[in-house]
Amino acid sequence: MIASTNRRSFLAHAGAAGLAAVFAPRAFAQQAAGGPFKLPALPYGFDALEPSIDARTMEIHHGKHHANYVEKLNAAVAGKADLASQTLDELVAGVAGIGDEATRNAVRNHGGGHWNHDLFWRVLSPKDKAGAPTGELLAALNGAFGSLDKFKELFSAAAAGRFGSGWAWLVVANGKLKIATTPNQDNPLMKGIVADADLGTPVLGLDVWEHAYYLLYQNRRPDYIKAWWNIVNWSEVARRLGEA
Ligand code: MN3
Repeated sequence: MIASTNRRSFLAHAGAAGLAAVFAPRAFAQQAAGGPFKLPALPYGFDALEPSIDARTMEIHHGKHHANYVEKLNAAVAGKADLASQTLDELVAGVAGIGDEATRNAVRNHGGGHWNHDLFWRVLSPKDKAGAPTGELLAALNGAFGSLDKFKELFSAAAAGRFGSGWAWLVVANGKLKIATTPNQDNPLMKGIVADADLGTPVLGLDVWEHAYYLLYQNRRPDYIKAWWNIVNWSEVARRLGEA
C-alpha cells in the first residue's frame, strides 16, 4: 500500500517535472518568436480529410509549412508598428503599398501564405460533413457558370493548369462569382500585385503547391483535385459568400 502510494507519488512528480522539461523550452521559443499573428488550430484532426488528403500531408502542411509562414510574417512586421497593428486582411490587401522592398516581398509571400492557408483549412471538412451547395450559393454558381458541374469542370481546369506553385480561387468581384488563379502565395485581395482579372474576395481556394498533395498523389495533380471536391465545406463557402 505504501509502496503503491509512493510509486504513484513518484510518477506524478516525475510526470510534472517531465512536462515542465518538455513544454518550458517550447513555450519560451513560441514567445521569443512571437508576434501579432498566430497559427490557427486545425478545425479537425490531421486524419479527418482522408482519403482525399492523408494525415501525414496535413501534419506537415499545417505544422511546418503554415507555421513557417506565420513565423516569417511575424519576423517581417517585427518592430514596424504601422504593419504589426494591421489585421491580416489589411496587410494582404495593402501589400503593394509597403515601401520597403524586402518587407513588401516578405509580407506578400508569408502574409499571403498565412491568409491562404487560414482559408484553406476552413473551407475543407470531413467528407461526411461536406454537404453540397444550396440556396443562394447554388443559385450564384448556376448564374455564373451555368451549373455546379460546369463550375467544377472550369475550376478543376484552372487548378490543373496553374503552372508551378499556386492557388485556384472562387472569388466574388463586383457582386459576381468568378474563377481566378494566383502564383505562389499571391492572393486575389492583393491589388496592384495580382492581375485585375484575378482580383476579388475569395470564398473558396485550392492549394496546388506540390507540398499539398505530393506524398499521396506524387505528380498526379488532377487526381488530387478530383478527390478534393469530396471534402469542400460548402456551408463555409456559403457563409463567406454571404459576407463578401
Ligand atoms: Mn500550402
